[in-house]
Amino acid sequence: MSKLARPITKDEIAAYNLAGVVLLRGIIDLPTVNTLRRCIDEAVRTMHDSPSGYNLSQLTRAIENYDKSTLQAESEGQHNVAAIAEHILSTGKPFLFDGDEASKGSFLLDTGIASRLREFRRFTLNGPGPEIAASLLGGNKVNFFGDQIFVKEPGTRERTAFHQDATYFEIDGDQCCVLWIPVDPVTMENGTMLYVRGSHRAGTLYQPNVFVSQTPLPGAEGEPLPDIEGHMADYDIVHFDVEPGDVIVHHYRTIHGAGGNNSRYQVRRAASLRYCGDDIHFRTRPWAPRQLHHTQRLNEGDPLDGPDFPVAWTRRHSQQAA
Ligand SMILES: O=C(O)CCC(=O)C(=O)O
Repeated sequence: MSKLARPITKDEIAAYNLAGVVLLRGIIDLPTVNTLRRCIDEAVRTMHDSPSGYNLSQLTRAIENYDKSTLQAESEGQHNVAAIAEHILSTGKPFLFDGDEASKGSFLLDTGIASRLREFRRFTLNGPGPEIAASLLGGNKVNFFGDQIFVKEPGTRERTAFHQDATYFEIDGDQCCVLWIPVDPVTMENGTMLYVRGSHRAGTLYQPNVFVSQTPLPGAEGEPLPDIEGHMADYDIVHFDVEPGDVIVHHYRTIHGAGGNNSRYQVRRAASLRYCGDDIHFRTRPWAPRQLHHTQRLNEGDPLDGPDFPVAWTRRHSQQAA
């Protein structure tokens, strides 16, 4: 039985392939969105237990103030924050802010929540995500690849720098999509996502950056990403006002970013779930953020499989269930 509130249309599949991004309006029913909202809130509540959880606003302030003790204390987990801070300062590239010094909101980010919260894991594997991915990717199976949450509280000045997910991920191939699932109404004011239409098609791989500045991650390979923030009018940028129940899906090579949250009251919470199809295989990228929750390491060229990348959908099972 389908887990979607409505079927995905042929036009939506064509839009995903052509533009590298598609908005699926009203694709998830509201009880399911409520489940995800509870999961995100639980993830935030327990973020202090997560070695991959960061308050990026606190970190940008610590870098601005050269607060070495905070930077050192935050360097125990997924990222060597102190080294990244030195790297950002050495490039001289500014942080990307909407809003001023007085902004008190925080940009919270965590990775691998499915590995630490059972309800969240259930959502990623048994919720609507695998079926959405299967419809857009085609193919015979879908593996769950990973998750993050992104929360921008009201009055969060940090933008999300334009970036391309592909080079943060240790995979190669074409069939990887990212589901950005908001659990709040999101508009330009509180930081809706911005996508460079068609940017997945050339196949260019760009250097990943530190997320709140255009500074590339230390040691990152790839083409330098142009200064999109500084020349927005030169790019074919699309954005959508979204409501709970909507899902935006982008190809993992599609360049995207977001503004800060300039709203006084409206938080902006979203989960980002990643799924892969048949043609994806493992590819080492030494600069990629460490996935501390992974239990084993694949070899170069291996198909995506094993306990860290569970199969979440197969055509055979979906046909048997129909
Ligand atoms: O929510 C954000 O600000 C960033 C989301 C993102 O980059 C992603 O889902 O890949």
